[in-house]
Amino acid sequence: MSQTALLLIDLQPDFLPGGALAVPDGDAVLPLANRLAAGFATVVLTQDWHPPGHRSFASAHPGRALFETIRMPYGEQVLWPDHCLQATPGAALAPGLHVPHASLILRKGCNPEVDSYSAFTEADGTSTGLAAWLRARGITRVVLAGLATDYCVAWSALDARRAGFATAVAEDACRAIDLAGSLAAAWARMEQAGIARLRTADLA
Ligand code: VGL
Ligand code: ZN
Repeated sequence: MSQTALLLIDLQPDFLPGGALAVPDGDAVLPLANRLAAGFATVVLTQDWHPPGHRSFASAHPGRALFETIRMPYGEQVLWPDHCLQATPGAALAPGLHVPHASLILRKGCNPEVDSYSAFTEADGTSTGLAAWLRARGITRVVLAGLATDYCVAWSALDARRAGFATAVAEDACRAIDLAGSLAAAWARMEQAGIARLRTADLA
């Protein structure tokens, strides 16, 4: 699997039970992520990493409700609780994540005006450089796992596919937020895009 990289998405305390934007059962993916990572030479970790007052926060839009969708210059934006504030404990890598050989930690969502569910492309189209980083290492295929299936995992997987990587999602090593059918919609888009839906047992 030397031409395949594992992308572990947003395994951070704020997305785990008790966190600011807790994904139900999110901690269940940590042992699977650790086990999967042991089988890959190239592992990328991502961190959602927002400055205070980030435009994806409902708190930055007085009068708007949590989880409401609004129109931003770059498209639709769900308004989230404040989460993953840069250099806070909730934004750290999850203490239960053990991937010492991960060679890239990519922080995203740093632009105060623009969200970035995807590890490849910010919501306004700005590249993070991840596709080039992977290509420079001879990577042709990526496997994704982490949080949340229907937001950061799905958007990253769709962009990986768009960038030309063979792409698979290890579904049992992901958990979803599932707002108003977002999980089913995300899988429909991923399957339409030719993204494989695997289980960790198929890989590790
Ligand atoms: C995420 C919502 C807001 C995610 C990040 O990691 O899926 N979701 N920021
Ligand atoms: Zn975020």
